Amino acid sequence: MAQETIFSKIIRREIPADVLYQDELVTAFRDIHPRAPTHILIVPNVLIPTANDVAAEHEAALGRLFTVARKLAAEAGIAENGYRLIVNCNQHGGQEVFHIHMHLVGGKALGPMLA
Ligand code: IU
Repeated sequence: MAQETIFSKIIRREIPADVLYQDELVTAFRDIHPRAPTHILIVPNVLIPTANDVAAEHEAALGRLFTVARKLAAEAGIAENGYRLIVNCNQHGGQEVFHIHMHLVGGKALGPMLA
């Protein structure tokens, strides 16, 4: 059984976060250390630690990450100019919180991906 992170507490509303969206599959909230004018994390409600733990049973929740990202990007007014969706995995990917999450980052030109 994977170890819960602070994200599970945010999902259950046990600790405060700026939650922008929640449904039966995913929760979206603002990153506490925003790297751009818009920086939102979209997470499955179920604990999947990393991209290495993804299984077929997660496809609905992981697909929902994209439809919610699209909706939140439109609401933030960044859809037309564009934005970046990022999922980090483990040490080389720079993952810090081991509850898989999609970063929605935008509101400025982000430059080359690996800069
Ligand atoms: P990473 O992909 O695991 O590196 O991203 C983790 C992000 O979670 C990082 O941008 C943190 O600022 C963010 N975060 C948060 O928004 N709220 C928290 O309580 C914690 C981390 I801990």
